[in-house]
Amino acid sequence: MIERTLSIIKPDAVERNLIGQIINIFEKNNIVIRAIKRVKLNKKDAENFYSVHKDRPFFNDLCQYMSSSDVVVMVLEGENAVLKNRELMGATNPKDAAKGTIRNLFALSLDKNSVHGSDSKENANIEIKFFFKDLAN
Ligand code: IDP
Ligand code: MG
Repeated sequence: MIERTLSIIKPDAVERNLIGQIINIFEKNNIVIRAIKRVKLNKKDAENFYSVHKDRPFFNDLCQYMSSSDVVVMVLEGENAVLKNRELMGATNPKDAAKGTIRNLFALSLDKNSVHGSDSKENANIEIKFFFKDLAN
């Protein structure tokens, strides 16, 4: 089924000029970049976006980091895009990420792990609406 998901290229990857290389991985895997913008989140934006993690010990550091410099937010579209994006991203901790995944290739650490991706279709809709009002599934 053709579906949409939200991807974010995090500050560590934007700062290292990896936007094109990451998008290339999506496009080579038949994912279409349906919408894209480069934005600087403020701390409140990051806290709202990551509110599901508000009780986790790393919440403050995560929101601080995600609002530290520009990110690139994208709506990805394609066959099973939610799951496919998660596969292309690799595991949260780059030490565990499968070879050839985005996090295996580019991530610096557990927190500076280069990309965010929605983890379910339900959350994809919530996250897409956060940045691109009209594009949810
Ligand atoms: P995900 O990005 O693979 O979906 P989540 O568990 O949703 O992983 O966590 C969101 C983000 O929070 C991760 O991408 C990572 O940057 C950060 N994070 C997750 N677990 C930890 C941790 O134990 N310490 C510090 N940062 C973490
Ligand atoms: Mg997650």
